[in-house]
Order: sequence, then C-alpha cells, then structure tokens
Amino acid sequence: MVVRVVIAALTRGFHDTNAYATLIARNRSLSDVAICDQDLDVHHVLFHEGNISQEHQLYIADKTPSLNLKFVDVSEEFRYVPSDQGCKTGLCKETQGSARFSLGYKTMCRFWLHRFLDYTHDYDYVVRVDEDCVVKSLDLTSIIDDMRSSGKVYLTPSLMSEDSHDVVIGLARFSDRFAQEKGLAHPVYNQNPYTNVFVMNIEYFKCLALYQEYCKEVDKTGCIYINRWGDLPLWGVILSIMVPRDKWAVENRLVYYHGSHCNHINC
Ligand SMILES: Nc1nc2c(ncn2[C@@H]2O[C@H](COP(=O)(O)OP(=O)(O)OP(=O)(O)O)[C@@H](O)[C@H]2O)c(=O)[nH]1
Ligand SMILES: [Mg+2]
Repeated sequence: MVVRVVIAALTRGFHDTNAYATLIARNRSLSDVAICDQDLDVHHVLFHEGNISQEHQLYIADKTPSLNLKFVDVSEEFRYVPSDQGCKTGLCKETQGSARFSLGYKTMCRFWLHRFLDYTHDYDYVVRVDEDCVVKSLDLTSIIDDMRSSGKVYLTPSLMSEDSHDVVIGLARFSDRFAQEKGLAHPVYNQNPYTNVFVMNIEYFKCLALYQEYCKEVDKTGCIYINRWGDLPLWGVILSIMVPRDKWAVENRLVYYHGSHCNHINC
C-alpha cells in the first residue's frame, strides 16, 4: 500500500521576494534530502493566508522544482472570529508577554492545534516543517515504516519544558478540569513537544473524539487569541492526557536547524 505523506508549513507572504530567503532555504533543505521511495507518495504543501501572489509563488517554486510545491490558501482561518469567553470568565487574560504576538501568530497556533486537519484529508501522514527550519536529515522511509510497525501516531524531535508563565494563564486550570471531567490522566505541563517539526498519523487524530472535544473547548475559551496559548503547550496536554505513552515518541532522526530559536535539533 502506498502511504500518502504531506510535508507542510504555514508560511507568510512578503512584498519583497528577498524576504522569502528563509522559506527557500527550508525548501532547498527538503529537496536535498529527497525521499525516493515507491511506497511513499510525498507531496509538499505551503499553506498561506492569501497574500503570496501567483508571481511570488512561481518565484518560490522555481527555486526547488523537484518538490513540485503546492500553495494552499487558508485565508479563511485568518478571518476566524475568536470567542472572548476566557476573558469574560476570568480564565485567561492578555499580558505584556502575549500582547507581543500578532493575530497571525495566534492564528498559526490554532491552525497547528487542529485546523490543519481540514486541509490534509488526502494524506495518511502530515510532516510539519516550519518556514524557519532547515532540515539536515529526514529519513521518512524508515521513520514511517517504524511508526506503522510500532503503532506510533505522533513523533516530536524534542521535548520542551513549560512555555512562559504569562502565555499559559488558565491553561492548567482549564485542562485539569477537562481531564478530570473525562476521567483522564492528570495533564503534564513540562514535557511539551517542540512543534515546529512533527510527524503525525492523521487518521488517528481525526478519529480521536477526545481530541476534537478538547480543541472545541479550547476554541470556546478564546484563550489562544486572548493570552496566546500556544500549540506547544496544548499538544503537551493532548499527548499527556489522551494519547497512550507507547503511541508517541521523541524521534532523534528528525534533524534540523530551527531559525527563530537559533538551535540545532538532534544534530
Ligand atoms: N501565514 C502566517 N504564518 C505565520 C505567522 N506567524 C508565524 N507564522 C508561521 O508559523 C510558523 C512558526 O512561526 P515562528 O515565528 O517560527 O514561531 P516559533 O518557532 O514559535 O518562534 P518564536 O515566536 O520565536 O517562539 C512559521 O512557519 C511561520 O512562517 C503569520 O502571522 N502568518
Ligand atoms: Mg520557529
């Protein structure tokens, strides 16, 4: 059976083509680790908010023709009107720390919490590789083979401790209550997957009712937009309360450089 894989980023549009240098470096790194496997049907998708013109798309795609890049407009996600419930109920609030993050960044957090699943129906696995990540090694053949044989559904390159205190206000209260109401394990808040790169079995999460419910409840609070609850701590909660420990793992074969934090991962 051929496994359908999408390697994707949500990325930004710019006025000046020079500003795409980071994205192009990412794309080149992916083309350098070309995956040649007849059992894997790998596609490369760039999600964007409708502000990368056709001309700019061609400019970017021309640099790495072998990737056959597809651009997918997800501007609808950027028109989402968030709830203000979290603020009204006092669950979370804007802080100096959270105010530094743009609406676009917060939309990105919600996109990679759950919205991406609406745009990846055609695939079995999603591999997120952010715009600012330069891949050094990505042996998807053996990684996905191992995931299939071991039943793993989520791989992270690394675990991180807690996010800044002032961007997770109310998250523990909210998640503790959710876990308790559902009879789940107590959430772990200091082992969060580094989400700028991950490999996920899409079907598993699409069928995981608790995950859908948790994301819906998070959206009802509006706290991603109010306090910038990030996809990193949210995925930390999800993995710890509803994904059995033997179904996810830290994968040191995901080797890359992460530009926005200037760190080499698994190098
Ligand atoms: N379309 C769009 N994409 C965004 C926006 N903000 C961030 N992204 C994308 O989301 C991904 C993560 O953004 P980064 O700025 O690297 O965020 P981060 O790695 O959490 O880094 P720090 O903010 O430095 O902690 C990248 O692929 C960005 O291009 C935005 O406003 N619009
Ligand atoms: Mg980054």
